[in-house]
Amino acid sequence: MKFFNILVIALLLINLAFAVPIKKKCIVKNKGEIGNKNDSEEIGNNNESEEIGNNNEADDDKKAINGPTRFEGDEIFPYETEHINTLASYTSECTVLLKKNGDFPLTKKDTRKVYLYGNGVRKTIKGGTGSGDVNSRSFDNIETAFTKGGFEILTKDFLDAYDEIYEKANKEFQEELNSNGGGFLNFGAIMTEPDYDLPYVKEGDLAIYVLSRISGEGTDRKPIKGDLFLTDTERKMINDLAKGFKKFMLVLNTGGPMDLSDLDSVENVLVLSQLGVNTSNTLVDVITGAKYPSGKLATTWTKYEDYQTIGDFAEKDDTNYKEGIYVGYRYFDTVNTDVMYPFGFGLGYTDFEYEIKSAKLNGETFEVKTNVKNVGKYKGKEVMELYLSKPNTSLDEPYQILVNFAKTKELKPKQKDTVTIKFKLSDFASYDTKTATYILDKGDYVVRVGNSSRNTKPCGVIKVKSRIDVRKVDNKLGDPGFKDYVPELNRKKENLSKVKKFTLNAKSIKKEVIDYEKPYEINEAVKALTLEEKAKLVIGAYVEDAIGSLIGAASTTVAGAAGETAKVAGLKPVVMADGPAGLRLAKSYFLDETGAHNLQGNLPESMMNLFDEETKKLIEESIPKPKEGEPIYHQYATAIPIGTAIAQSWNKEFARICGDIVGTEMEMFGVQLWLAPALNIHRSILCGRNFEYYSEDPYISGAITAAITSGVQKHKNAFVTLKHFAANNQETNRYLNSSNVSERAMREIYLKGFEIAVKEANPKAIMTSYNLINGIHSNESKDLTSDILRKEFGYKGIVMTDWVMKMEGDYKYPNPTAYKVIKATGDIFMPGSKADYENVLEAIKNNELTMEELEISATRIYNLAKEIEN
Ligand SMILES: *[C@@H]1O[C@H](CO)[C@@H](O)[C@H](O)[C@H]1NC(C)=O
Ligand SMILES: *[C@@H]1O[C@H](CO)[C@@H](O)[C@H](O)[C@H]1NC(C)=O
Ligand SMILES: *[C@@H]1O[C@H](CO)[C@@H](O)[C@H](O)[C@H]1NC(C)=O
Ligand SMILES: *[C@@H]1O[C@H](CO)[C@@H](O)[C@H](O)[C@H]1NC(C)=O
Ligand SMILES: *[C@@H]1O[C@H](CO)[C@@H](O)[C@H](O)[C@H]1NC(C)=O
Ligand SMILES: *[C@@H]1O[C@H](CO)[C@@H](O)[C@H](O)[C@H]1NC(C)=O
Ligand SMILES: *[C@@H]1O[C@H](CO)[C@@H](O)[C@H](O)[C@H]1NC(C)=O
Ligand SMILES: *[C@@H]1O[C@H](CO)[C@@H](O)[C@H](O)[C@H]1NC(C)=O
Ligand SMILES: CC(=O)N[C@H]1CO[C@H](CO)[C@@H](O)[C@@H]1O
Repeated sequence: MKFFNILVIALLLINLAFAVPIKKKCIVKNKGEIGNKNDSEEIGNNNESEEIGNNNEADDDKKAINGPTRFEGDEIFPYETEHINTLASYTSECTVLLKKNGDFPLTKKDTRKVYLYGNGVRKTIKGGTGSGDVNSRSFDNIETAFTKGGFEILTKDFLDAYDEIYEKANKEFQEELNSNGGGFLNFGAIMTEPDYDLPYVKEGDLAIYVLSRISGEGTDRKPIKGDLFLTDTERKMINDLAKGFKKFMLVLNTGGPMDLSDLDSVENVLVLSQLGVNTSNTLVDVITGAKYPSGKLATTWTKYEDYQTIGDFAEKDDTNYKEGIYVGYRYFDTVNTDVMYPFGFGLGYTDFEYEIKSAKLNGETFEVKTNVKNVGKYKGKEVMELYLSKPNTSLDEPYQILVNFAKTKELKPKQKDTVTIKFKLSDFASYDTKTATYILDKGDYVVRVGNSSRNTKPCGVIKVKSRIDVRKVDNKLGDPGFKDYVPELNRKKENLSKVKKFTLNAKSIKKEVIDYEKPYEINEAVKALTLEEKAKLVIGAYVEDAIGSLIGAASTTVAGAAGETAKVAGLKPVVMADGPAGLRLAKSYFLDETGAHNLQGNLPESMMNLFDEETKKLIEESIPKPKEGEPIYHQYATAIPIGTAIAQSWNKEFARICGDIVGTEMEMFGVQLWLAPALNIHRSILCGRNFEYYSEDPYISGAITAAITSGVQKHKNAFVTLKHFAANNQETNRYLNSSNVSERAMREIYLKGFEIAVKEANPKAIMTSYNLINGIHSNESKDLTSDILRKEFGYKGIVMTDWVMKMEGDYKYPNPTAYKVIKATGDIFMPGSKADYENVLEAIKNNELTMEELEISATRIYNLAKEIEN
C-alpha cells in the first residue's frame, strides 16, 4: 500500500530537508515562540529585526528567553562562517595516514596540475544517510576544492564520462528498487559501485584517487566488490596509477574500513573519512601541507577474512554475540593475528619517538609521563595511548584494553612535549558473572604506553595481592543461550624485570553495593495534574486526527525537528532534533498558526528516489505551502565530522568543540534535545550505521561521548541524548531482533561507554534501541533502564524510546505498547500517537500500570520542561 508507505517513512525519517536558495536581504529576527504571542510581549523585546553587519549582536540571553532566532535572507550568517572556521582548524586531525613514502605533502616545486580519479572526486561524501544527514548550506566537492585551491584538474573528460556511467547505474538501481516494492522496503539501500571501462592516463607527475563509500540507517554494508571490497575497475586503476605516476595518493572518503589487501604498489594511503562541511578543503590542505594528518584508527582495518566470525552478524534471526568480550583489537591482539592497520595506528608526515619519563601509583590511580619528540621534517601531533593487560587468574582476559589516551600539542621538528596520562584501576574491573561482581582479580596488571596498540612499551606492573570486589550487583540481562568464546591463550612470556613494580593498597578501593530499592522522586506538581495530562507528558506530542498524528508526530515548534514533548499544563514543549553529524533541521521554513513548516517536506531527495512517481506526487502534495509573501526563514546547521572521524582525532578537546558548535546552534534554533551522540560499538565493520558511532573500543567511545556532551550541555537549555541503548550493532532487521549477549560482554563492552559518559558528563537524555536483548525489547527492560542505568550507573536524566514504528494492518508482531515502556522506567514514548496515549490510560484503568509508575516518568519530563523555562 503506497499511502501506508508514506506514513511509515514519515515516521522513520522524520524531517529531512534540503536547500532552496531564496533571494532576500539578510535579516535576523528574534520573534517569540510560535503561537504564543503572550510570551514575547511579556518579555518586551520589541525590536524584532536586526541587520547583521550593522547591528549584528544577537543577544544570547534574549534568544534563550524568546525562543528561536529567525534567520531570513540569502547571505551567509556570521555564525556559519565562525563554526566552519573553528572546525577547519581541527578536521585534518581526523584524517589517518596509513602509508607514506615521503612524496607528500607537495612542495612548492611540485606541479599544481593534478589527475583526479575515483567516484569521490565529484560525489564527495560529507556524512552518511538517514539520521546522520545534516542540512548545511553548501558543500564543495573535491574537484571544486582543488580548483579553488589553485590546482588545474586534468581529468574533466574522465569525470564527465564517469558521471554518465554513474547516472545510468543509479537509474537501474532505482528501477530495481521500485520493482522490489519500492519505498520503505528499501530503506537505506545503497547502490554498489559499478565497474566500467574508461580510458585514463597511466603516467604523469601527480595523481590522486578518491574512493568513496556511503552507508546509512536501515541497511548493513556488504562484503562484496563495490562495497567493502574494491571493484575490479578501482583496483586496476589504483595499481596502474600507483606504478605510473611520480606521486600518487589513494584517498578513502569512506565512513568505515575498506578491505585494502593486494594494493602493495600503493605507497601513500590517506583515510580522509567524512568530515562534514569542509571534507574537501581538508584534503586540499593535507595534500599541500597547509595542514597535516594526525589521526589514528579507532577501529582495526584489515583483510575482511581476518575479522572474527565467532559470533554471527546480520542474521535475520537472533544475533548471537558468541565472541563475548573479544571485539576488535581485543580479539586480534589476544589471538595474535597480524592486522594491516591496527587499532590506534596512524602515521604523520613527520615521525616521533617517545620514551617513558616516569610512572607512579597514587592510591589506585596510575600515572605515566612520556616524552615525545618530533624527529622528522614536518610539524605534527602524536597520540599516546595507555593500555592495561589484566591477569587471567580466574577469568579469561583479552591481551590488553585501552584505558586512556592524550594528544601532544603541535610539535615542530626537534620539539618535545611531555604527555601525562592517568587511569583508575577500579574503573576497569572485570565482570565476574558467577558472583555478579565487578572484580580486580589477584595477579599482575601490566600497563603499556605507546602510539598504536601494536607499538607499546610496558611502563609499570601493579600487583594485586588478593581479589578485590569493586562493585556487587545482580545479574540483570538474562541468558543468551550460549557460553562466550574463550580464546586459546598463548601469551608470550615477557621479561618485565626492568619495569617498575607497584603494589596496590586494597584499601584505596571503596567497595560499592547497589541499592536497587531506592525509590524515585515524584513531583507534587505532577501529582496534582489530571490523569490525561500525566499520560500526555509521557507520550511525544501528536496531532489528533489520524493522518496528522502520524506525519505530525514531528515537531511543530521547530521545522524539521524530529519531535517534541506535549504542551500540557502550561509547559513549553521540549524540542528534539536528530544528529549526530550536526543538527538535522529544515534548511528553509515558514510559519503559520499551526506552527513551523519545512518548505521541502520531510523527506530527503535520496529517500524520495525510493518511491515511484505516483507516490512521489502524493508526498509532494502533502507538503504545506506558504501563503504569498509569507517570510521564509533558514536554519543552516553546521555539518560536523561523522562520529568515526571525531574519534579518529583522539582529541577530547576537539570533541568538546564539536559539541559546543551544536550547542550554540541548538540555542539559536530553539532545540533542547539533540538526538546524539551515538556510541554503539563497531562490533562488525559491516554495520551500516558504524560511521555515526566511534569505535570498536568502549573507553574511547565513552570518553569522546563525554567530551561532546560537556560541549553541548554547557549551553543554556541544550542537552544531548545518547543513543542507542544498547547492543544495537547492526541494521539488518533492527526492529525485531534479539542481540543475544552475555552479561559480561554487555557490561564490559556494550554498556561501558554509556557508563563512562553518564559518570563523567551527566547527559540529560538517553534513547533506547529498537532491538531486543536476550529476548527482551530494550525499550521495555526495567533491568536495563532502571536497575543498571539509573541504580548502578547513577543516571539522573530521562529515557526516551527510539522513533517506534506503528504498523497498521496484518503484521506478525503486535503493535508496541507504550505503557510497558513507562513501566520499565522509560519516560517518554516517541514520536507518540493517540493510540499510545490511549494505551497508557487503558493500562492505568486495568492496573497494568500504577499511578505511581506513571507519575515517576511524568515527573522527569515535567522537571525537564520546567528547567527549560528558565
Ligand atoms: C495569553 O495567555 C493566556 C493564558 O495562557 C491565554 O488564555 C490567552 O489566550 C493568551 N493570549 C494570546 C493572544 O495568546
Ligand atoms: C531596532 O533595530 C533597528 C535596526 O537595527 C535600529 O535602527 C533601531 O534603532 C532599533 N530600535 C530600537 C527601539 O531599539
Ligand atoms: C569550508 O567549506 C565551505 C563550503 O564548501 C567553503 O565555502 C569554505 O571556504 C571552507 N572553509 C574552509 C576554512 O576551508
Ligand atoms: C610510533 O613510534 C615509533 C617509535 O617508537 C615510530 O617509529 C612510529 O613511526 C610511530 N608511529 C606509529 C604509528 O607507530
Ligand atoms: C590463563 O592463561 C594461561 C596461559 O596462557 C592458561 O593456561 C589458562 O587457562 C588461562 N586461565 C584462564 C582463566 O583463562
Ligand atoms: C630479563 O632481563 C634482565 C635484564 O634485562 C636479565 O638480567 C634477565 O636474565 C632476563 N630474564 C629472563 C628470564 O630472560
Ligand atoms: C537468543 O535469544 C532468544 C530470546 O531469548 C532465544 O529465543 C534464542 O534461542 C537465543 N539464541 C540462542 C542461540 O540461544
Ligand atoms: C520497543 O521497540 C520495538 C521496536 O520498535 C517494538 O517492536 C516494541 O513493541 C517496543 N516495545 C514497546 C513496549 O513498545
Ligand atoms: C527475538 C526475535 O524477535 N527474533 C527474531 C529475529 O528475526 C527473525 C526473522 O525476522 C525472527 O524469526 C526472530 O523471531
